[in-house]
Amino acid sequence: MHFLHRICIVLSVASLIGVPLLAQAQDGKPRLIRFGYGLNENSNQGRAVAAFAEQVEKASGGKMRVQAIGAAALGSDTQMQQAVIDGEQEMMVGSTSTLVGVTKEMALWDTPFLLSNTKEADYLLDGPIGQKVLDRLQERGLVGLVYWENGFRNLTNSKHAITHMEDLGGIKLRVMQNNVFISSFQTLGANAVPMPFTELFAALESKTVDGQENPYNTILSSRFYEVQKYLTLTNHVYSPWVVVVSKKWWDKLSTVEKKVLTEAARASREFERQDTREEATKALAKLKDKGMQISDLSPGELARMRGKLTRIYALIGSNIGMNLWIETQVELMKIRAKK
Ligand code: KDG
Repeated sequence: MHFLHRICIVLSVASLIGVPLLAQAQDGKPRLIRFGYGLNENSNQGRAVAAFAEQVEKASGGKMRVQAIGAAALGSDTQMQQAVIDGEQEMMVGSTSTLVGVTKEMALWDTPFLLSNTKEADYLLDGPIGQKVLDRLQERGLVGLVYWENGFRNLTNSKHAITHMEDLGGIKLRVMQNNVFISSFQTLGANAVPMPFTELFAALESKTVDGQENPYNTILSSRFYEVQKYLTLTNHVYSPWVVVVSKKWWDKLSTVEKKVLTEAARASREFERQDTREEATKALAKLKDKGMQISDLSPGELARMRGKLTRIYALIGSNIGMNLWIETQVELMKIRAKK
């Protein structure tokens, strides 16, 4: 039975026995939920927030209303994260990478070449390892509902084609404000420049930085092809997003309100992953049509990069705790053993 059907049954039974399961905000108006995000409205992130908003409105019978606020109108990921922790904003979706300052275990998802495909990603993120990392958010004032897919990250730049690791030498490469990303790209020879996503397009346009790395969908929806000539297919990190709620606000909700949000988050995760994967294929073709010069890295070059980055794994293991690191490797061996 579809979860929306289940929710409707619960609510109709409750209303019959007069249980106020969906507390409304004062004066009978719907409970308003400000849900901030960083990418454009017409992006895989924006479409997923809209889907979530629709699910919440439907499941709550209009008693809960999500105000989707995109294009970083409420601030960068790190600014929104602090506002959500402080209870000034109810929800957001953003990068796990910039959450490392809140919960160090989030650095697990920054590990270069940790995941080889989306099957592994879904298995790990939606299983006990992913939940263990989400649970650590609670002690810092955030409730992590689900992971969405940002996607496999690829390199772009405005200087020259990158087909060998040495081609990264001297490239001023914007990276997320995160030590693993900074260390990884410095190890590969680039000049890593940490910067909020909100400043990235202007920095690329003014040549303050030469390049950046993001999934195809973001490169397209943020129009980076207008200021980046070269795209190198590295798939060097699988990036999740995480949908978080302010714990200060969450703790005031009724059980049914929490169920509405949790079920809607899970439903939107399925929508988001399907949309992101379908659109990623189209985005790569569109980037080529927009004139980007696309380079594949040979398996040998990728192996050289992976080999160079093994030293980062020790940094990550010490940051997140060796138990979590080892548990993750065991889980990956399990899924890779399944045919
Ligand atoms: O607000 C944008 C973020 O949600 C995410 O897309 C960040 O991948 C990201 C980057 O490169 O900053």
